[in-house]
Amino acid sequence: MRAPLIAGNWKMNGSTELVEAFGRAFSEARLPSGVEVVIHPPFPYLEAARRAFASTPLGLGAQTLNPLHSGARTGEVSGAMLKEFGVGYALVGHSERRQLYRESDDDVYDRLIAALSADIRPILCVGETLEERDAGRTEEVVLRQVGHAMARLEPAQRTRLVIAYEPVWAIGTGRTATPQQAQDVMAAIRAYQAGYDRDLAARLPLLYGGSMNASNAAELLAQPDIDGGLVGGASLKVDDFLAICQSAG
Ligand code: G2H
Repeated sequence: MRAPLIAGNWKMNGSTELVEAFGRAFSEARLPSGVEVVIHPPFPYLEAARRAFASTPLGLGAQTLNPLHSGARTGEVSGAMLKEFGVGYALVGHSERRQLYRESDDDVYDRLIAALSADIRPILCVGETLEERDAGRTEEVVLRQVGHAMARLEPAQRTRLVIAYEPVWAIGTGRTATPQQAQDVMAAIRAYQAGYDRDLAARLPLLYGGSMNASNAAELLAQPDIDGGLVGGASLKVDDFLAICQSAG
């Protein structure tokens, strides 16, 4: 019922050469049917990626966007601009944005609305820190982040949302949540959504993120409430990323 989605978040990494290597590898690759794959490269590579991925199943995503359509915001990029480059998804609220650039739940919500307004599907990233997990506050923190956005969205907007659960302590650390830890939080998110709309909750795509790699992806993706992955480090290696995509079928 929910098609698997694998999103590669290159963060501030990559090169034109890497874009081309992905284009070549994925033009020949056979992906399991129904699996959707998206790459989120840094902004300067979007046009090269659009060209290199044209004859592949790879879609394009952005790593963030500004809430405004245009204006005096030096260094920023709007949803309308991203849409011109064929961007179909945008990450909002990634923990690196929340922590390093001090994006609050309100900032995240504004970006989410900006994505929806530009007809880009937002991937809302949520997750707890190690301190919060150790204090037994995982669900409280994650559901606050989800709820802050959900409460103000129109029903039609909720159908466009994707949620990525990324425990902050698992990001780029090589420490992955166990499949059961990830499943428990995913189930809590889905149950929370069911409070708004049961059908929608059943259709809501939930991704796991945090040191997902070619070795642990299959077990994570086999969990009943995990519909895909948001992959950082392992999305920079063509073979590893391809193996993750293949294990999503
Ligand atoms: C989490 C993830 C992708 P990594 O940030 O967003 O990164 O897989 O390197 O932990």
